Amino acid sequence: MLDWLGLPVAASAHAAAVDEVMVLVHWLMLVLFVGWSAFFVFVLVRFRRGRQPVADYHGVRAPWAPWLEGGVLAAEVGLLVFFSIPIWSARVDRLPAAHESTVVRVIAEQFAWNMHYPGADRVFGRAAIRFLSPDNPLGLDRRDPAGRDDITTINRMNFPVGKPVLVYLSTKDVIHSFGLPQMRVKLDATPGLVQPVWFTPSITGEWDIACSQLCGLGHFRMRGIYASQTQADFDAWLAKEASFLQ
Ligand SMILES: [Cu+2]
Repeated sequence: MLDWLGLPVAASAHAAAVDEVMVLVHWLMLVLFVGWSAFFVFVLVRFRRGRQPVADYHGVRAPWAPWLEGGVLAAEVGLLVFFSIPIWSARVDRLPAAHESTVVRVIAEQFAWNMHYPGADRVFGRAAIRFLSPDNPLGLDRRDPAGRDDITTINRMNFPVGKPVLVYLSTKDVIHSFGLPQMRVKLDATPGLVQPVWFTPSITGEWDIACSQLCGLGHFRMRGIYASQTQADFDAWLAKEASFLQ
């Protein structure tokens, strides 16, 4: 329906609601732009030097002016209260249950995305800074029984379509931003914080993960791939990744 906007394909359950707010905000901006432009021209003519040689410090005194200002205010409050806040409360305040979701830890670094899956036992293994090394970028303690089956990938995130994906986002160094445009998901990865973000993919496909925050000289190449797959394809992928652990 919104193809004329040129937005990336909407691939998650909440994408339509986000797009709706985006469209409404742009309509409001269009009305304000046309209104302000007309007002600007009106003022240029009305207060031209030939007609008004002395400055007027009172400005517009027309009886309709406060109504117009009130109307703009009402439109903005309406967008906030009836559209933005409901989306926020549905999508940010409440997280889906972990046992019904695909849970992934996403750890950003200059300039890559590390993904961490809990493996078959669905429990994340222990990680600590002292285990960090070039071939262990997440500092996983492989002696921890819960961590033995954990799967890590670099710049590659897969998940099954139709059920929630719960991402816990963090960063090893500077601020990055985790952007999945087709899922209408974007969240800053902030040093010192682990932040959840979730979405429910509604179609299958493969797209780019974009770092949406200028994070250093290699920012431009901080790209990953993410894929929304059928459950069977996802299980096969996970099994293949797990086979590399042996
Ligand atoms: Cu980055």
